[in-house]
Order: sequence, then C-alpha cells, then structure tokens
Amino acid sequence: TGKEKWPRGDEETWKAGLRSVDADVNDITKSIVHHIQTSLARQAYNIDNLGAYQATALAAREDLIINWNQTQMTYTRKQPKRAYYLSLEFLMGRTLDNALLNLGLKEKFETGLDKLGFTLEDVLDSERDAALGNGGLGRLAACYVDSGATCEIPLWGYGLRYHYGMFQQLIAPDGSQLEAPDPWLDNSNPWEIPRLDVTADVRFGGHAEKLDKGRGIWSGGQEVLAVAYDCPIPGSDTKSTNNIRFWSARPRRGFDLQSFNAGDYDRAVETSNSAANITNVLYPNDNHYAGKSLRLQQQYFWCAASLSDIMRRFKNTGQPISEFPNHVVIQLNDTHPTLAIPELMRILVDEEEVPWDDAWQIVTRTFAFTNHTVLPEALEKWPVSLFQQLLPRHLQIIYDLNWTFLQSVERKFPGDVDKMARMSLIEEGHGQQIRMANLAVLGSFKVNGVAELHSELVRTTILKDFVDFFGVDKFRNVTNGITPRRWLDQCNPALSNLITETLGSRAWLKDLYLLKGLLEHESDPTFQKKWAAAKANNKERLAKYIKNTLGVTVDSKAMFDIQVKRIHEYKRQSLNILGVIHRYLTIKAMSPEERTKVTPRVVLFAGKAAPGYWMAKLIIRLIVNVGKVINADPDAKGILTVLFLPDYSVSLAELLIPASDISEHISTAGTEASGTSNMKFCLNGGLLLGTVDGANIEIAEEVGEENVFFFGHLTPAVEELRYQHRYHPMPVEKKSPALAAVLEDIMSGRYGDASIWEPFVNTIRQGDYYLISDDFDSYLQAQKMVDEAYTKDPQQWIKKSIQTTAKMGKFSSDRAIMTYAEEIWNIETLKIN
Ligand code: NTF
Repeated sequence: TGKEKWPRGDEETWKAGLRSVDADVNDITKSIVHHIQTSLARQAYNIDNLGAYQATALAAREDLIINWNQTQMTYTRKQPKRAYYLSLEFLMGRTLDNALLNLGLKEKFETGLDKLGFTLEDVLDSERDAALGNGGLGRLAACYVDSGATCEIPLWGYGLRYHYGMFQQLIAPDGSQLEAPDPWLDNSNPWEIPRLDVTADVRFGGHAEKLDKGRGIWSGGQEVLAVAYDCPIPGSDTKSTNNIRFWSARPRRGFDLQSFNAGDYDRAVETSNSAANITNVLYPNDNHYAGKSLRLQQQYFWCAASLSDIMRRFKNTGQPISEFPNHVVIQLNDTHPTLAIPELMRILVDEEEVPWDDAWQIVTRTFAFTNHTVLPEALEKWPVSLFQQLLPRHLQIIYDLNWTFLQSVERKFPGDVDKMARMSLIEEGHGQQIRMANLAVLGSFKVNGVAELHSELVRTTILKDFVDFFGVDKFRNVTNGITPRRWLDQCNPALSNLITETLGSRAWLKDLYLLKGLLEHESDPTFQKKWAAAKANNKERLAKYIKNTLGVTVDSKAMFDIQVKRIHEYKRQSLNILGVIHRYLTIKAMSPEERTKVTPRVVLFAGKAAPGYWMAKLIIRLIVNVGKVINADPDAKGILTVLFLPDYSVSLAELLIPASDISEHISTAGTEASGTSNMKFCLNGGLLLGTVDGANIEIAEEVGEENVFFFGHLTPAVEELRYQHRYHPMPVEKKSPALAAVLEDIMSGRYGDASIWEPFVNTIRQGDYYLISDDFDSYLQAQKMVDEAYTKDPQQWIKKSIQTTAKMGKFSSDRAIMTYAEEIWNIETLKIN
C-alpha cells in the first residue's frame, strides 16, 4: 500500500544509509576500492587480477543483493504461489560477466576498472567456474533459474554446496585422462551469502516405530545440521532476483562430546568428519547410477533440509496445511530428489498429524517430475537394506504407499501379475530394491520428458504401464531450452552486437523469436560479410586459446568441426574419431595435387569421462593418440588437425561454441533425451551434423531440413538392429568395408600398441550395441555433404548460418520455463518494483 509503518527506528536514517541503485562509474570505482581496502585488506601496491576480481564481484554483489532483498520482500508480502526446483546439480560456470550484463552495468564496470588499471577481460578471466554439475542436466538447471528470474517467476532452486565440484581433467603423456580434485571454494566464493541463521536438523539411522492410522515415530540415530548458503540469481533487465539455496552439512554439536570426554579423541573427530562428508563431493557420473551409500545420504540430507525450509516458509503465511499445494509446487529434476515425496508424507503424517489419505492428496498435488534419460543404466534403484539402515521410517512409508498402490493396480488390471510386478515400488529378486522412478511417478501430478521424441519414448517404453494406469494426460513434454543471455550475448559479443545493430534493439534477448527479423537481411552481401567476420573473429579467439594452452597452431580459416559433451558410448565420440581416421587414410592415399582440393578441417573434441567409466577413458586415449599421429604427419599438414582440449567446462564451452562451423550431435537414435549444446551451437550460427534424435529433430523442424545434416538409422530400427547383431551377426568387413579398413588401421599399431585398442575395437566387432557399424557409411556421406557445402558455395553456407540463428527462437529457456509455469506449475509472474 505504501502507507505501511516503518518497521524499526527512524525511517529517514535508514533510507539515507541504503546504497544507491543506479550507480555511476564513480560509485562503482569507489565501491571496488572500498572492497580492496576493507574486505581484502589490500591496496594499489599489492592488488593483482584475482584480487581485483574479488573486489569487483563484491561490488557487483551489492547490486544483486539489493534487488534480491526487494524481490524476497515482495514475495513475502504478496504471497504468490512459488515454485521450487530441486536439483542435485547446478552447473553455473562463472557469474561476474553474467551479473554485470543482467544488471546493465558491464560498460560502467569496464570503464571503472580501466581507471583503476585493470582490464575487464583479465578480471573476468580470474573467476573460477562453479562446476557443481556433470553436464546437460546441471547446466539446464542453471539456465532455468536464469529464465525464472528474467521472466519474473517466483522460482527458487535448492541444491548442495559441494566442497569439491566436478573434477579437473588432465591428459597424461600417453593420452589417458587423469583426475584432480576441484577445490573451487579455496579462494572463497563472493557470490554466496552464508545464512548461519537458516538451518535444519537432518536425522539418519535410528529406529522407526509404527503407531495407528499410518502414523509413525522416528528417533535415535545421528543428526546432521544443514546450513544454508544463498546465491542470488539476477534476471536480465529486471529487478527480479531469485535464489538458489545450497545446503552445507555440519556436525550437529561440534565434536561428539561423549567420546571426547571419554578420551576417545579420534572417534570424536571421526563423527564430526562423517557429518561434514555429506556435502564434500559431487558424484561425477553422467547418465549412470552408481549406488553409493554416501550419495543416498546426500539425497536425503538435501530433500529433508529443503522441505523443512519450504514448510517453515509456508507456515509463515498463516494458511492451513490443506492450502499447501496452492502455495507450493516442487519440480523434481530427475529421480535424485524423489525422497522428498516420502519425506513430505512423513512431515505431514508424523509431525503435522494430517490423516494419511489427506496427506497423500497434498503430496500428489505438490510434486511434478522431469525424466532426463531412458538409458537403463541410469535408473536409480536403492537397496531396501540401505534404507532400513539409514531411513527406516521412509521405508515404512514406501511400503505402505506400495500396498495401497498395488491394490488399485490390481483393481484396474485384475490378474495382471506381470504388470503389478513391473509397477511395484519394490523390485523383488536378489535383495529387494526401491525403484525411484516408479515412486517419483506415483507421487507426482505431472511427469515430463525433455524433447518430443524423448517424451514419446517415456510414454511408450519405460513408463508405459503408468500411462495405462494414470491416463496419458499426466505425461507431458517440455522441450529443453537454453538462456540466450549466456549462450549468445555473453559468449559471443561479436555476433550479439551485430544482431542488436541489425534489429535495432536488444529486445531479442528476452523474446528470442525476434531473431526472425534477421531473415530480411540474409541475402544482403554487406550483412553476410559482417556475419562471416563475427565467426572469423570467434575462430581466431579460439585459435589463440589453443596456441596458449596446447602450443598448437591451428588455421582459423579451416572449417571448425566441434564435438563437446560428456564422453559416453551412446554419444558416439567413437563414431567421430573413426570418421577422422577414415578421412586421414583417404588423404594419405591422395596425390599432393589431389590434397590441395581437400577442405581443410580442424576437428576438436572436449569432454570428461566418469572416473569409473573405463571404455569412455579408452576413447579419450584413442582420440588423443590419433590426433598426435595426424598432427605430426606432413601429408595431413594444413588440411587435417585433430585436438582433444582438456578440462571441458562451461567457460571453455563459451569459447568453443561461437567458433564452430559445424558441430556433431551423433548419438544412437533414441538415446539422447534432448541435448542442449545442439541448441547453443545453432543459436551461434554453427550448423548441425546429427542423428535423428532428441532435440535435433525439433531444431531441424525449426531451421529447416535443408540447413542441417542428418544421417543414420531412426529410433524404430534400433531394436531390430540390436537383435540382428545378437543373433545374426555380420562381419564388419561385409557391412562397411570403410569401417573395416579403419579398424584394421587402428590394429596396425600406428596409434600405439594394438593391445591397447583391442577392447574398444571389440565392442564394435562384437555386439556393437551403439550401432557404429550400421551408421558408419551414412555418417561418411553426411560428412562429404558438409565438405561440399562448405567449399563449393561459401556464400550459401553463410546464408544457412544466418537462417539457423534466425530460426532458433523456440529454444530459449524462457519459453521452456513459461511452459512449466503455465502448463505444470499453474503459477503467475510477479513484477518487482
Ligand atoms: C541429460 N540427462 C540428457 O542425457 C540430455 O540429453 C539432456 O539434454 C539433459 O539431461 C537435460 O535434460 C542426464 O544428465 C541424466 F542424468 F538424466 F542422465
């Protein structure tokens, strides 16, 4: 109303003390110098780039916090329905550049830093990535919170504050991946605000007792303290600033005093260590379930702390508990947070004394679940024995839910015991296991996949029984998206400036469909030239990085062909490197005269392999060693360069993606749920070479089939082909002589002893689960078309590039987050003044 009473002290004095929100360059330099002096205890004589970064971040953070406060106060006053995104991974990358752009303060900071004797570029480069995620799933969460704030949706993230993020990747002299820890908090993190006042107690172990009417009591065991660290998430060109709350584990009462007094110092320290261990490290598996007890502890710790926080906030509204689902919606990012379902049940039934059936109504109106993979090896199943030990009360609740659930399945499909067995929350057999996906579906009101094809596969394969039971309306699609702020404006200033200059404003950054306006200019030679110049500029920037880090000179005039993503057999980096060897053999067989007609290529790979994924590591080793041979061969000089760039990260992606002419997204059909880097490359005007899989399909629909290079078998063929491989195998020599020659070349010892590569070659010769041999020839054909399109008509290529960018509007994460808000969360936007 504006007439509310000032809550404390003298209003004028308070207001005079508030920091100004429209800072000029002078305010900014003052603030930076102030932080250099009083936060870092340094001065002009002993400040370096890292220090300048820290002071700059602290200065920018002030603006974020002012907006953050305003946003949170508005939420508290207006009590909108709020959405919570529970994700074990937030792959944030760097923050400073993004914050300055979103605040609209980048230029002023640049000028200010210049006056203080620093370049903004060096300062930005001093920031260390926050790598609290593995790959697509974690980066998606980061894009979604960016869009939530930008679209002014009351959306918070909840995650874990790992002390060690994604490991650092080193490449040994023999080409193998080595892992080093990533102690990312060592230089302190200016973007987090420790909330030592915001805590939750989380219990593990002990015993559970059942009372009447489904209620229970859980006691004993060990309590761990969760402490909140808040990370402000600014929207673009709005005050709306949301939050990710990261939990950190601490021992409940310092040392275990009893053991301490008994003189058992070691044991005392051990207990305290074990509590803090919970948030020590991110599990480095992508699309793979490993079943580690500490991981289950992480999941429960995070779910319990987040729900207690959400419940406390809900109770502050003064609403009756039955209103909970009208105020709160919780999105489960994959099955990792599924424990939130029995945990909310436990809180409602055991603590709030809500009758069991009413509680289940509340729970099933609160949660929605996103599935991100159909790969069977990624499905989470926890041993019942582990639950018995760590979460005895939750086990009881799950058994009770399952009992009622299976009865209703029996009523709907009488006598279908196979169906019951498949749908049960418990998998029987050598040691019972809890199926987290089944529990997530049962406890959620909506379930979605992340691209059209993937959502259809979810409905017709892994969750078919549940579709039959609940009806198809519960199962939706929300195609993934990416934030155009980071993935074009921030990472590609050359192109972003050209687009803004051409369209006449920056509005496209918040309404990506406006890029369509570029089509008007696609045939304008001046515009085409500028477009090509932006790409050339980005390729030179990358070439410089490669020179500085690997000492290798690459020709920035060559075609840049890039495949960057986690190393996984289903993503088929193997297909790419086999194709490279084929290209190399072809070049070797040419006369010097013929070689002058070859389209020069630089083939770049980057990505991490899970430390326990032996075959993925072998594939890295092969790529590195093939690169060594080719790059040293005078016959290939100037026409083929192959490099593996170590330690792929968000920051490295920001350098690579704007520099691609073509990028590869070549998964076996039906295996890549969506992919999101495909969207990033296309948004930056790189063309796509891919299989008919995941979001590639929708990208082709948008940009036009004529602008993508598709190849390979389609999803429906995959099962049949695998069957043939098993029961009617055909030798590679017969199926693809080209591939046979490549495998033979590998086994010749050219890239190192054959015994090293034999296990890899055998995966293709025997079984070939990912259908390399089936897709190899059509892959080569597609590559040939890429070569021809690039060389024969460069102007046409530029036009394709312009058209691709112009038609990528659909893939903004703003569209995706608005779809969640409108179709799943039933939530409204809220303007912050
Ligand atoms: C990944 N899934 C998928 O493999 C990608 O295709 C997709 O783009 C991203 O999710 C985001 O939706 C996973 O990381 C996981 F964990 F589900 F396997």
